[in-house]
Amino acid sequence: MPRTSSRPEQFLSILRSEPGYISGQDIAEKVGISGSAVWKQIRRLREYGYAIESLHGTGYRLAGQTDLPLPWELTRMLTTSFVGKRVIYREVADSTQSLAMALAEKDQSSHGAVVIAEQQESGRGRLKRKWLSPKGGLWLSVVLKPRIPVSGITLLPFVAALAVCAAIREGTKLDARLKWPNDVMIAGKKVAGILLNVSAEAQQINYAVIGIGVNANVDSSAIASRLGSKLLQQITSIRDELGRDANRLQLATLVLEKIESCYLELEQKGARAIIQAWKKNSDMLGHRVAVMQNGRTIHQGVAADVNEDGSLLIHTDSSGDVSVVSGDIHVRY
Ligand code: BT5
Repeated sequence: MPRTSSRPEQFLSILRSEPGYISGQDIAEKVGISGSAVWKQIRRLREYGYAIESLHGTGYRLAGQTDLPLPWELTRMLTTSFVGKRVIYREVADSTQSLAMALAEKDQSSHGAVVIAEQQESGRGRLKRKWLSPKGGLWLSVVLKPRIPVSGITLLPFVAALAVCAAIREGTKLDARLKWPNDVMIAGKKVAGILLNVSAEAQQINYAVIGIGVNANVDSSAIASRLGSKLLQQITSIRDELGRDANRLQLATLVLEKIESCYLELEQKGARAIIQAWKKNSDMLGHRVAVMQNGRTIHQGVAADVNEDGSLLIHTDSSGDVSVVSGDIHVRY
């Protein structure tokens, strides 16, 4: 008896192997499903954004790709050795970060696993802040079981921010830049943020989960107005900058490939290489900054350098040189 459903990847590979039209009956036989299951699968794939043409009496033809970061598409596109070998995809999640942390806790072999959601209902920022995550963004978390010393943990967000910045630059040609500690900016406005959660003991990192939120095809003014109008000038999205939608599948592929290459660079070459690359992609050094903690300005001065542990060296106006380990920065360009 034919099955009533099939995996999309098998179905798609049959459509892809046929340059012209292929009849519903041929598909049904190849996949081992019923005729009505073929029709259901075609409908489902169209909902996922694939353009599938149908010609009465002839069959179906794959005429266009989806641009959703679907797990089977990511697996097909990625040239990585461990990042994204396993992808968990949700239409809606509370937070990809909590799903990825639960996976890292229970599964020893989750190094490189990726959790991705179209929409998050309780997206998280740093310091228990909220991260608004409507449909159209790129919201994902990567599990790592790093083989680096515990002291290197502070560099993981730099690895991620660098990867996202490079992916946006390559994928969209927009002039993405890094802002300490790990924001990705376009034209001085935040387009992406990074969150790190770590489980570690004195000598060993059990796991790290890197959360990445990219305002890809979202309306940044709608996000800003939900957060408070003073953020209107501080937030942007790739769509708002490009004036059209970005291909999120291509962007997600680039982000994951660059996470892997930057992470391997950290493992093999150490902190200096990552910080050097980070500094090359940042335009904030040499500018006046205010350092904020808990909503208060704690230092003002010139951002002079980023140290190898990721802290920011500031020539302050009143307390000499200070290295800041955490906080938020306002930059005056
Ligand atoms: C961050 O925090 O920038 C880290 C964001 C990480 C989000 C990803 S999405 C996938 C994964 N799963 C999660 O649950 N989280 C991660 P922070 O620097 O603390 O910035 C948070 C602040 O940015 C908030 O207090 C808001 O003011 C603002 N904000 C909230 N949503 C935003 C958005 N979509 N775009 C820009 N700014 C936003």
